[in-house]
Amino acid sequence: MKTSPIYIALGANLPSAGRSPAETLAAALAMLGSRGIQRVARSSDWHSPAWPDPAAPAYVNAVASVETRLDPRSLLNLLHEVEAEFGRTRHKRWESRVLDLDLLDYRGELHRDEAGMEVPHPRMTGRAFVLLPLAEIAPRWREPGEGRTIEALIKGLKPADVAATVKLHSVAR
Ligand code: PH2
Ligand code: MG
Ligand code: MG
Repeated sequence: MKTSPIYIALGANLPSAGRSPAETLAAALAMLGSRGIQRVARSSDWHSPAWPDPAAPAYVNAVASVETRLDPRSLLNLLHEVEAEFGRTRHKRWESRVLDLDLLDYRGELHRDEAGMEVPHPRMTGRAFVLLPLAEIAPRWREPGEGRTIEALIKGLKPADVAATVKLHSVAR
């Protein structure tokens, strides 16, 4: 039986070691590759105002589908390790960051653990900066569990958020 993909969201709104946010996302995917996480597809880079504080630097976001034998917790730990390699620090919620790697969806499964992992990512379904790049590489994606389509979720977004989330340039897959 064909297994469903694993989807990761990437985001950055601060430079890291002289790299622009877009360069950081590309370098993070390369580092994940070197750690055995194979990239299957990736979206374009998308630009959007920082949420919830539009006065913070704008974000570059992308979504990738990946293949790995790691379980969700081990994969999430690896994502956090790679964030740390790029200099990510954590002080307060929603703060500007050099790199954010979120585990959006692990094969359509529901996972929770005591250390705070929630998969699918609980806030992904209301975010234009996640849904628009995801729709590029997974136009038939459905929300695990409840099963709303990505099309329905995008229709439910605020039109102003959709309009403010723009494709930067296409990236070779
Ligand atoms: N990530 C956040 C908070 N706000 N805003 C945008 N535009 N893009 C993000 O990836 C983002 C955000 C927390 O992870
Ligand atoms: Mg995030
Ligand atoms: Mg995160």
